[in-house]
Amino acid sequence: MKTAVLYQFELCPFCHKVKAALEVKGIPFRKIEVNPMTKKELPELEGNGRRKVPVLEMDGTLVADSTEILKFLETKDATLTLEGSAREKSEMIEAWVDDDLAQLLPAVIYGTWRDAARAARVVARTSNFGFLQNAIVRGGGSIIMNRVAKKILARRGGGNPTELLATELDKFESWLGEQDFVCGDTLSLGDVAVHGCLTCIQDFPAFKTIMERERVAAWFERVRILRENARAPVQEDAASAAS
Ligand SMILES: N[C@@H](CCC(=O)N[C@@H](CS)C(=O)NCC(=O)O)C(=O)O
Repeated sequence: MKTAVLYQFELCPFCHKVKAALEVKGIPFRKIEVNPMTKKELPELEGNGRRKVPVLEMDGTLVADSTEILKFLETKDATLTLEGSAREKSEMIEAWVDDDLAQLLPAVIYGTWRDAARAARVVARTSNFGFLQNAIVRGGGSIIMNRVAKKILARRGGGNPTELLATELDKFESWLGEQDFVCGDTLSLGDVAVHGCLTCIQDFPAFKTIMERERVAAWFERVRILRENARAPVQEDAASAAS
């Protein structure tokens, strides 16, 4: 199988959702970190008006939007394809990830200045940018990220991001119940979407709080092992490949 290319931001929950799907499907991929200020690495693509990540390039096709990418991947590899009510539940959970969970995470991880600075450091550390761009992303990134987080929160009617996240996670726990995965015994795209999204904040204190929920922590580990076992050998980043 040819190596896919994922254009991403390191701290974008939608990009992590795509990475989780690529891993459980065993599709080899390399990442290209997009500079959030210039987005010059991002290929031109019809219908991606605001030029957002993730964008996936695979077998000569460019696809934008995490949900569209997951649909596209289903045509390449049927792993995770469910039918009937299980499929409906999985799709409902994926939509919840897109509309609620992924929207809330920036407010949680960029909400305080300290977290915003930590986030900017993570992005700069994992980037393929040159020295100057790296410094700009580190310095300007935390200001922008903090502003973005406040905007998202205001759009959702305000409130305490940590408490809002707890309410969302209560929903996830009720969908999971006592099952191994959200749709029962089998891993679904719903699990993959949530797992990817949460992986995005692994380096932040909020992740520790989430993992205090025992059933969520056990589920997270179960999915992590499946991802690890199925993952195609690690591909070089574009940056290291070029150097
Ligand atoms: N619905 C899209 C959302 C993608 C999205 O909002 N990406 C953000 C990063 S997390 C982005 O690229 N923002 C840049 C911008 O809006 O200029 C998806 O599921 O992929």
